Amino acid sequence: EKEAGAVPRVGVCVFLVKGKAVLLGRRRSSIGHSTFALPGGHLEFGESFEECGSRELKEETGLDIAQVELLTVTNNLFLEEPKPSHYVTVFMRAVLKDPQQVPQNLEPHKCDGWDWYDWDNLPKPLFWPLEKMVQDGFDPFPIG
Ligand code: 8DG
Ligand code: MG
Ligand code: MG
Repeated sequence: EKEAGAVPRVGVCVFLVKGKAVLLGRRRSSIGHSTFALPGGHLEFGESFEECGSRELKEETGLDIAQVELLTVTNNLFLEEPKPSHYVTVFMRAVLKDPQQVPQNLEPHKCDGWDWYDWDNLPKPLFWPLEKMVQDGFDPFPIG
């Protein structure tokens, strides 16, 4: 069912990689509530994907990231939600600028907290756009 006036939006999220681990947090937002997701948010007018990824990481975790690069894009329909939405989600990869820096939970109304999870031992349940990528065999790590 189409919502009158609804439009697709652009989400940008980041596989922040550290060794074989990625940074995830359990969502408190209505879409994907209680599921583990990547840090990220909405692309703002005039932003590059890299700028958006860096800004969202800073806002949500306090972390400064480097080597921000585009990995892939997926099309995600959330039609079962109270407010049906459609996201074109851009997935970036990055590393910590300072490997010693520790994530902070700067938006506790949106996330239960950030932690590093081994790619081979991911928490459950994952936010379904991420779960779908994992099931499809997607690998966010650089080769070699
Ligand atoms: P903002 O006000 O900070 O811009 O937004 P936000 O509250 O941080 O937005 P978000 O929900 O965290 O991210 C925007 C959308 O991106 C989200 O509603 C759906 C889409 N999205 C995915 N997968 C993921 C993911 O793994 N993490 C995040 N954060 N968003 C994702 O499709
Ligand atoms: Mg955000
Ligand atoms: Mg967010």
